[in-house]
Amino acid sequence: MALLNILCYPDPRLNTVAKPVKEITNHTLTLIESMIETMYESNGIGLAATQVDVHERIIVLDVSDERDSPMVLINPEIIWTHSERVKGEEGCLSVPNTYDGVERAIEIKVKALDKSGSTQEIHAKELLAVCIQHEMDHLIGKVFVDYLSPLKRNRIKTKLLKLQREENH
Ligand code: K1U
Ligand code: ZN
Repeated sequence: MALLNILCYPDPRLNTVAKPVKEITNHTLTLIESMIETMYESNGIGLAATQVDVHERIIVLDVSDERDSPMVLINPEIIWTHSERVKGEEGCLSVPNTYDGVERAIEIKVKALDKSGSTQEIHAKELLAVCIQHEMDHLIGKVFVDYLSPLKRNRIKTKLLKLQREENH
């Protein structure tokens, strides 16, 4: 297992649309283990393969208080969405030290493959529902700041580019 490098906004690779996983190989399983390790090490509650520059439809999540219940969703598809939406504060490991409100469906049902290739159906509410929607957005090249106003987004972009320039000097 290895810690993976997380792409930082506004890296254009974060806008890549991921491809479905055709076959779960040993390479896929190693990537998943490294993604879980990277998510825990970064104190995140989720991570999409896009964020580690792998453009395949894989996400990992753990919203448990104990941080001992990792979930793996391969080729996730939302099959039902509650009509009610709620605005909640979101963060992102690819957008460091930035939090803002995003409106999401309060409840969703998702179909996905697990690590062994079996189909699982998840009825997600509250933080899990928000986190799955956030991670699935990554798989279509969308970052939560894309929901904010152009003014806020540009301020975030400028702040992070300045930070990245400083870190590279
Ligand atoms: O995608 C990511 O970078 C992971 C992201 C997931 C997420 C957090 C909050 C709302 C929706 C999705 C994070 O884990 S950010 C860091 C974090 O642990 C966190 C931030 C705010 C609320 C709860 C957790
Ligand atoms: Zn994110």
